[in-house]
Amino acid sequence: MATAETVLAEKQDGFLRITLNRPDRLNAFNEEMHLALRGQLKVAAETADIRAVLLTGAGRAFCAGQDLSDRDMRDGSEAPDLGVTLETLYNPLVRQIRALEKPVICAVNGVAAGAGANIALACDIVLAARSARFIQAFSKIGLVPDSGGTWLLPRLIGEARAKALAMTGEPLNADTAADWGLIWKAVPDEELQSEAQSLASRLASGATKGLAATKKLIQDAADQPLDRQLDDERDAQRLAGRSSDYKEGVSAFLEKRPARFTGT
Ligand code: LHQ
Repeated sequence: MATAETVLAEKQDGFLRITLNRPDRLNAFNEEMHLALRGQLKVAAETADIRAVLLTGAGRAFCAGQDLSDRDMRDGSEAPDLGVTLETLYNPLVRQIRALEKPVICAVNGVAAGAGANIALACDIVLAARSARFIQAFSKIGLVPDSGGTWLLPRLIGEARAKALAMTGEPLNADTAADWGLIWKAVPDEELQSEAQSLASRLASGATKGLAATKKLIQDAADQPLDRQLDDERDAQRLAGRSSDYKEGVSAFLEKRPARFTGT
């Protein structure tokens, strides 16, 4: 089955671990991998006892972006309409990650290039192995950063760094990415998977509704003034205050015991 080949998915300890699995192509995206990944994100969205997602790559890379062997025009064939590719494959994927009402952790296990870098950055919390590199490879093949890159980069690291990374295509190492605030943290290679797993497991046992509302509020903040944000926080807090997890969180605090959140 397509899913079993290009994307591996395994339910673990309350979260879904999704592994991009085309290691001989550095997990570059073809259509099949796109659809398989989106299928697994849909499973995560629709399964109540999956309360977080961990996305990573098989082999030595996280993802090298679009599979360029699918785009070979050396035989004189007509240029593909990349707008259609974005509209039908990359944009829905980024929207799906951002809209998923559960935390999405990305464990960048090696190079993340082109759309592969920006899909990683679209996730909620990004950990990277120290040896990983982030490459806005688009300029090297005459393209513009996509998959949300031109929106995410300036917001995360500012216009000066965003433009330089995008225009030069220079690799950024994981430590610098963390220092600049592009990602959450860089960890020793051998600790990446265990650290990402324990974070995913911790978030999966958290107050899922509150985490989902936090994700949405922070994302929405990029597009609106403080006044509107204050109103949205009021509305979200009203809902969070009616959740079972709020009641449990306060009870656990008062009883000096760990909270047992159910995600409801
Ligand atoms: C690959 C790829 C790859 C195929 C490594 N494709 N085989 C969106 C909409 C529509 C179309 C266009 O694009 C987009 C968005 C994009 O993502 S555009 C950007 C596409 N990605 C790139 O330009 C990155 C291309 N790859 C590289 O620059 C290097 O491979 C990096 C820096 C990622 C890794 O370098 P190395 O560690 O030196 O590995 P390598 O280059 O030797 O790659 C290993 C193999 O993987 C090799 O195959 P081979 O058969 O020789 O072992 C590569 O051809 C293959 N590979 N990326 N994107």
